[in-house]
Amino acid sequence: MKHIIGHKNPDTDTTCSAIAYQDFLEKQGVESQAFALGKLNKETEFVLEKFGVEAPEEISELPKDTEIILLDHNEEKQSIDNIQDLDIVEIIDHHKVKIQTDKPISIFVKPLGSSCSIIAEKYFDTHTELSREIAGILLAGVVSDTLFFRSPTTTDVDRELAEKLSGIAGVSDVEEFSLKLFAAKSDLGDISTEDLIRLDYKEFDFGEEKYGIGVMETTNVDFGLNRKDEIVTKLQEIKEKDDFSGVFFVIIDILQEKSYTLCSGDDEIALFTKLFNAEDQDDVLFVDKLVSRKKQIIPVFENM
Ligand SMILES: [Mn+2]
Repeated sequence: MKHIIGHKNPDTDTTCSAIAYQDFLEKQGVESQAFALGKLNKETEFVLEKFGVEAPEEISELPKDTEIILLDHNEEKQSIDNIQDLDIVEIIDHHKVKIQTDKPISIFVKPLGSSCSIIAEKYFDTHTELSREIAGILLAGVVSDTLFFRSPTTTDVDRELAEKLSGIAGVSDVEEFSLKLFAAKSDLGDISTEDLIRLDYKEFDFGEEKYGIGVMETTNVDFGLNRKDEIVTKLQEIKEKDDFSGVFFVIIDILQEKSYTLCSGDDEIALFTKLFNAEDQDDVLFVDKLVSRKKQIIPVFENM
């Protein structure tokens, strides 16, 4: 049996693409099961409940030599803890590829706005039957990862697929649906500062240096900005504990398409300000139209 796993700090795209790929493979007669590496966020819970789809089992490790399929990621640091002991047989992703394998495997990477777009294409290309429920969660992944087509990662293919999916899912007003998703995502209740930073947090190697970049996509930036001091203190703690060169927390206003970044120290403030031509508003680094970690932030760090 193939184990399909999304990335750590699971979001709607990684979770829904893994669930849908399980359904797709089963329809091809391949036994598989989707898993989540951590607790689901409120947006994903909302989506699964809306379409009546069961949440994947949460795991942190699998038995040695288990066959795994990586969905929506390919970097070891973002994957299952004991990945070194497991047998990666396939990767489906829409991020830059940074992996070395010890044997040939299936790698399917496309520059689309979401991994759910890639899975949706697989259904349509192979004329595989797509249920209302699976179309609904795939639509949610496309809308969530592209910030309702606002992110620069969005392609025309994503828009076309979303249109087809919305028809099958019975979602007549996709914009209204997106606002419900983003409201659910923005409802963070009494979350701790560390959990807030780690909600959508990824670690990267840029040359010899290690960085952590957390992102908060929200319709309520004040929720983050009001906790600026606690967040900065926690970023400093994470930087020290993990021995990183810097840790950043990017608060993204989904609707206004603006971002506000908090940093783990003065050097990081100077670096981020220089790299992104940010406006330093009392150590909150404002950048208009900066909304995508994948397409706008990571490439700039890669080339610094
Ligand atoms: Mn994704």
